[in-house]
Amino acid sequence: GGRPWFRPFDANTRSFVYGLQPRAIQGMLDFDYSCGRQTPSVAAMIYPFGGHHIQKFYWGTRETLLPVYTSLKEAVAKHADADVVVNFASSRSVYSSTLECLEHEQIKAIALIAEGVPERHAREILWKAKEKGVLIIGPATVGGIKPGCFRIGNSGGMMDNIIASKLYRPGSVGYVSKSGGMSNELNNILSLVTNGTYEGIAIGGDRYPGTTFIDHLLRYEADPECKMLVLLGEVGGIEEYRVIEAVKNGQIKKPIVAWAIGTCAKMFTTEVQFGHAGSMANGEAETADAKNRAMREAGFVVPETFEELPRVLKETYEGLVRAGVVSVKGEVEPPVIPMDYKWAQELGLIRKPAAFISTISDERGQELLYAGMRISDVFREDVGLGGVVSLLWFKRRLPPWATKFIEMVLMLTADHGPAVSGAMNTIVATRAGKDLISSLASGLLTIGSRFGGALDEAAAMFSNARDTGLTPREFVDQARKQNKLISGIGHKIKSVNNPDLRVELVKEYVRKNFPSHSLLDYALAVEKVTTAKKDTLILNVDGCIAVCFVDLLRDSGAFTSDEADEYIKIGTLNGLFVLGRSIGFIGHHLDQKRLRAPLYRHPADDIFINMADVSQPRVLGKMH
Ligand code: Q5B
Repeated sequence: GGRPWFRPFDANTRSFVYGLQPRAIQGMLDFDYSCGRQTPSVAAMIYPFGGHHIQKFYWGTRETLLPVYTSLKEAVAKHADADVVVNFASSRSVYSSTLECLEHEQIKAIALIAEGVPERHAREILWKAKEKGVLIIGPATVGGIKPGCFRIGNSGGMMDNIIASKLYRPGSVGYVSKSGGMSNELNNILSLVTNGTYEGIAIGGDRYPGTTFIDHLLRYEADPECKMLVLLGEVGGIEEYRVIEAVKNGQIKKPIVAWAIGTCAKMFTTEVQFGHAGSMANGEAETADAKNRAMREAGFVVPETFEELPRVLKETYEGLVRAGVVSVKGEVEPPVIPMDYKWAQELGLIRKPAAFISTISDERGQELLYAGMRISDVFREDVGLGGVVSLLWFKRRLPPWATKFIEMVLMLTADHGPAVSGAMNTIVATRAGKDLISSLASGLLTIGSRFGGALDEAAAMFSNARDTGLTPREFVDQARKQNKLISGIGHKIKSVNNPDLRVELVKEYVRKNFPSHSLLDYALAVEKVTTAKKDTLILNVDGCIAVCFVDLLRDSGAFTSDEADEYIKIGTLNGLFVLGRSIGFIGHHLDQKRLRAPLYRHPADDIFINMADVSQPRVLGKMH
């Protein structure tokens, strides 16, 4: 409210943007900031899907939040100061959303950006808006711009263009055109040969625009701040003649510079349809030449060619300055709008050290790469799961005997019944109602030095012992002296008399396929010593896999000895058990789910509860 009829947008205008258009909104807010506005011109967004939420934007160098409502009704109720809607709805939904806008008296102007709006819908909107006294700009337009005040969506182009054309502060020239592209050109010309644009509207190229040339020119005529009018018409339609009429009957008195685009149409032997739906001459009067002639005769300032337009604009403007109609004001520098990071990077203006380095995979190109190998080649060459592990863990392709071994390990370690620590934890978590990931994680967290996670330590202990020249007996004695358990030795249930068949399978494969298995042989000699003491002190599945993997790393020829040592040091080998056993844990989770297993509570008689040492709670410190 409170704005005169001829001035729908001013420095306090607030709007709703219909549709999720973060780039356009950021452009509007950057424009606002450059104009020195105190409040953003966008009050909220309206987007019917995805629920009520908030989005973040820049306000100058800082950040600000804008609400997203699911209905205009809600937005209107929350923001009584917003009276413009910039409607980015598609041609399919622009009709219904605009009719909805027209139901709210608070809304005084609507810009329709959509292209391809059916003419029947456009005419209905036009008619209903007229009835309600609502200004419609578009459809099929970028909208318009009121320098220093308000920018509709993307009009005016990028921020460097806005600044170059001085759109951050008002000039004295009001123009109306059809196309947004030509508006940008006019903004540029006006900033060079006059004190700039006062307001510019692109009415859109369709046959039935919501408002036409005359509607806006009459507003500019009535607005005392606008001193000079510009009409950029084009071939097709008769809207220019309504302006001619207004000039002739004295409704428009301010100087008006005009040009109708499309004079080249006569150079074609057939009818020419230019880019806009309405830009085709139906009869002589609709040609650009006829319009230019008629406008010139009615007293418009019409150049001989488009190239002459800047000169006549300059002359007309300077005449107004000389006559004292326009008083030239001093320029104010607009605040610097920080350039968007991405744009600055694209222009090569900035660089920034990356926070992360990654060297194993790349999904940015057309095809996903695993260590440089295209995913399609991974399948074409049938590298298998072992091949994928070797690409992503070791960044290289290993020979088939090695990738087969990796697969064998994953298969062997996939499960060892429900009673082991990890499976138990998974099952208990599942029965407590946890989801797959939580239950799996609960199981994985038990993998450690005693259960399943002894591989790295076993690899280190056995290779150190062998490398330092200890005999198997010396190694066992040394461990005992140091009070250390040998990782990879011992099992809760497996023993010499109840051998672990998994270990037998690994030994058999390695002996048959590996180029060498010296550390396995050493570990088996150690096992001879330990099992002599106690028959459960066998080389267990963790230990056997670990020593064989050391043989693979050291003797496959695919790794340097430093690389082999590093892989052991950084915990690679436990990864094999973790990956393999995840298969089993997921299986246990699904099994319990299928069984609808209820919450588990451990029987109290299976827990020896003894609080003898706390039966007399001690009070620490003084009582008084
Ligand atoms: N003693 C595995 O313990 C176990 C000794 C040892 C020297 C040793 C134990 C151990 C090293 C860690 C290791 C991986 C906790 C195991 C796995 C995957 C699994 C699991 C599954 C699956 C077993 C009895 C006597 C004591 C000890 C001595 C024991 N270990 N001496 N070096 N390594 N090993 N973990 O049976 O004189 O009587 O006091 O920590 O490699 O996790 O299926 O269950 O696939 O899921 O409870 O296979 O060996 O034996 O601790 O009572 O010891 O032997 O000092 O001597 P137990 P303890 P003493 S594979």
